[in-house]
Amino acid sequence: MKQSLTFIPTLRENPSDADVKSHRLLLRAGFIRQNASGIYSYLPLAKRVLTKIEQIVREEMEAINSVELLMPAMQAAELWQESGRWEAYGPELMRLKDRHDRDFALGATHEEVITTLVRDEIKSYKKLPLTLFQIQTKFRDEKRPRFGLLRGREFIMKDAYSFHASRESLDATYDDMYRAYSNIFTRLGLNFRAVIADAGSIGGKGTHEFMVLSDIGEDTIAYSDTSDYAANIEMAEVVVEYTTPDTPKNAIEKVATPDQKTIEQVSSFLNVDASNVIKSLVFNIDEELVIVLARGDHEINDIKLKNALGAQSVELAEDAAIKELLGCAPGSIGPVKLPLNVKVIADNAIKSICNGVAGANEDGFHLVNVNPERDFAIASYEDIRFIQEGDLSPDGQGIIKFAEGIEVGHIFKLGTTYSEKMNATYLDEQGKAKPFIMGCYGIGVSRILAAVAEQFQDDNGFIWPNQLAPYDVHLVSVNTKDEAQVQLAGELYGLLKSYRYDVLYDDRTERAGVKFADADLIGLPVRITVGKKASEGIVEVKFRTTGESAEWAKEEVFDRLNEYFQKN
Ligand code: 9G3
Repeated sequence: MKQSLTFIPTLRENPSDADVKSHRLLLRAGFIRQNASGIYSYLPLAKRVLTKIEQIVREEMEAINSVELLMPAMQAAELWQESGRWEAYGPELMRLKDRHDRDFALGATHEEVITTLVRDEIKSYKKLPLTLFQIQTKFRDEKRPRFGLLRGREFIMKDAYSFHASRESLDATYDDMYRAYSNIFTRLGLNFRAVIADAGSIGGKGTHEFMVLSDIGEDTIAYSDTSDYAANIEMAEVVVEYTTPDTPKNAIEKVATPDQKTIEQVSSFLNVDASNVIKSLVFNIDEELVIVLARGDHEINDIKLKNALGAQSVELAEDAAIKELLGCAPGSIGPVKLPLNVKVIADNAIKSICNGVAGANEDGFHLVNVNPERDFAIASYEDIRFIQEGDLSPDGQGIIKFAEGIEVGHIFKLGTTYSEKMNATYLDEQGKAKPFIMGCYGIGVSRILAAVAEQFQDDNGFIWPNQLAPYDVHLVSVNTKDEAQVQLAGELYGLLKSYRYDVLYDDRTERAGVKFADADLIGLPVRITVGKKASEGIVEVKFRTTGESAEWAKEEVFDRLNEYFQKN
């Protein structure tokens, strides 16, 4: 493609409103433009990269017999009412009305649509398993869109859905997807980890997220420094064994701790290590106020709390509710002498407390020499704290380290959550109606574009991996007034295209410096410059990945180019 004819609006300066390097560069190199907050146009170069990403996804989906279809983005509200999600989702679900004033949602995901489609068409177990996927625009009205394509309100997702007559069949497809995802992210050249994850709002058991390691990632991954254990920190379990010290238990005392509210204040005021302070929080768990305890040096993980108790909703109680229940402010809560039938749930680490400190349920006072079991009852010990760096890895190998990650994929064993709600059944061998057992599997395609942009760049611009680059070769003619240069560049352009290389030919009448700066920004794998030595049939070649350059005679361009693309 001749650059004088295409549309690549590069910028001389870094745009001010981009706060991560991939967003900055995608704007500067003329790949994307914002249309509204969280809504973007993919300009020609970005569109070409998207197409290559999608092609890799398609190949790996088809390799595991997942068949592509395309579902509507406009979804009748009735579908979401059937699944109960029309009410469950708030402003994040984009809603609209048609000309007849009927309610619709813009598709945030497609469980409802696909389940209805399969319910109406698949009647017999003989047709199972069936795995369908699409690559389509999704709409989610994020409260805080940010980081360009990384968190948008309109984005491209590959979403797949599988239907099974047995759990084993779902497990087999889930494993196929797990491997297919690993192949996809490996082929994309991304530095990723598959991590154990929480199923979140979608429900179901067993899910993995695929995270690209990046310091701007919004998710924290807990991984072992010696094994392949990795989990979203929301899920990472703590396997540290806690025992109660056998030191003598002193008598409990109430001490004045004026204005000492936080764990740090109390532990320094009473000269007690935070690990011997009992942190007490009041949670509203399925409409019941529960006291939840953790050691002062740990944090409560509300996702683990919710999963451990099998609760529907878990949230911190309001100060007013705490005041009404205990007669004190949040900084003075403690587990001793609670009103009758207020339940106490404790993290396992509370077992290690001996003669500890706790709030007195009276502002301005704390209790010392508090001992679990002796001074207060515990309904149950649970693993409900966030894992910390240095903790033992749950698989018993190595210790835990943290890394930030960008979630680019998420696979779920849904079970019959949707098929039961939507009465989607098939007839089994005995002719009995059974709900489909389902799985669903997502990949953030436009988010991958940003994750690749984040991982493959240097100070001068992008360094696209060969398999994703918008074009293979950047052909640059330095001086469009020099007959020999124009002649040779034109000849090479025709030759390279005949060799079926994707060529971006910078035939613009711009100064050489502008052309080279743009070439560095755009970051194609090989740049062939036709300059001073054109009259000798010599061109300069520069490789974007290594920065190496060489001089080739025009006769050897084809072989040397083949050699490069075969080797890399
Ligand atoms: C909504 C809105 C946001 C959502 C959802 C629904 C996330 C929603 C979870 C999933 C689960 C899987 C198929 C592909 C892989 C992910 N955010 N989820 O269901 F209405 Cl506004 O999307 N779906």
